[in-house]
Amino acid sequence: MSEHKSKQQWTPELLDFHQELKDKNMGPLWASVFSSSQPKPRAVPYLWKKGQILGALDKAKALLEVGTGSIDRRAVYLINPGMKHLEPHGWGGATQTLYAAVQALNPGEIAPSHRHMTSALRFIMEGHGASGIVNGVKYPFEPGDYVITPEWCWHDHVNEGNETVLWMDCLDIPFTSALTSSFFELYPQEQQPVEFPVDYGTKRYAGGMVRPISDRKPSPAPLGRYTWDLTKQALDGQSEFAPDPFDGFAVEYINPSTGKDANGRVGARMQRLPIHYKGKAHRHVHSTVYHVYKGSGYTVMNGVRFDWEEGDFFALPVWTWHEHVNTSATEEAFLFSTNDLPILEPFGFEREEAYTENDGYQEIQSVFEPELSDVIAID
Ligand code: GTQ
Repeated sequence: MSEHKSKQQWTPELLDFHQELKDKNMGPLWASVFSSSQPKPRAVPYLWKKGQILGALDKAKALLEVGTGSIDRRAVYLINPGMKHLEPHGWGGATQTLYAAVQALNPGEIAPSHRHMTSALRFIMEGHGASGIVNGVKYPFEPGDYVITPEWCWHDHVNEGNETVLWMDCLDIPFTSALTSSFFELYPQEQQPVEFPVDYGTKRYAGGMVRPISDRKPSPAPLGRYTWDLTKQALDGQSEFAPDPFDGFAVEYINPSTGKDANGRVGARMQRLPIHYKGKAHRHVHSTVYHVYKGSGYTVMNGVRFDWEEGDFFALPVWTWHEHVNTSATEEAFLFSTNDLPILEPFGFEREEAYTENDGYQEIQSVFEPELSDVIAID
């Protein structure tokens, strides 16, 4: 794609001048690429297999305990190969704005309480018996649940069960890191007190589309946990209608007191791809991190086929053609995903375009080979 460039020739004299400006902490706008005609993502389409991540977490489990005096969180985060240059301190996310990780909490462990200006959400992958306490409310973690920790809320996690509990964390860390505007604080005790009835928000919103009258006044997170059964019910409710051509049956998690995204900086969705679903391609400015909650299929991103199955993660960068396909003849697929729409839309950045060639389907040019040699084994 073309870039807007000046037609001026750079003589040795001008090049000297540009260097002179740089030496004096100034720059020649006329010699810069003023703007590219369309977004140029630094992140690349990429996929992490469940086994790669769990292998790394197993090693972390063998080496590290969670709790005061050791580590605060046992989480392995996903680095997009295109963002690697920002590591270790610049936060190379799964996309240019989104940090995504898988966290493991063993029976009896407490992940100590802290708060930060980055905004977090969790999607519970597997295991029972853990819960999270967010600003005095304890939310049980059950598979398929979506739980939020908005910025500057105290939060700690505990596993009172007898199996390891795994969940996906997603935060706006690369974004807040680029803004260099972050604060972090440890709670004085390991755990904060539980000050409300367990599962408070979930109980207050048990009715689904009605809200307690006091919530006419908006608050950041009136509903802390969105249970899988209610999400599934909403998706099932769409069954008798035609699926969306790009996303199947899809819902997004919202704050019931505002109607906006449940987490003000990181959007989240759950989509159901029915059996035989073959989505059409489109692209948009927002980037997405997908987690395959259930099922198997593939997503074509910019002509490359990424095969996925339960537990895998994949990253969709800015302005990347993509289409989703469920390849199972017997099972529906459920994709949980997070996105950066909440930080793009308010500033007018979002755009969307449908792929019009070839009846809306990309030509598959190659198949992505996951780096299975990367699976970390415990020595
Ligand atoms: O569980 O509080 O993956 O603060 C990254 C930062 C998890 C957490 C992460 C966090 C947490």
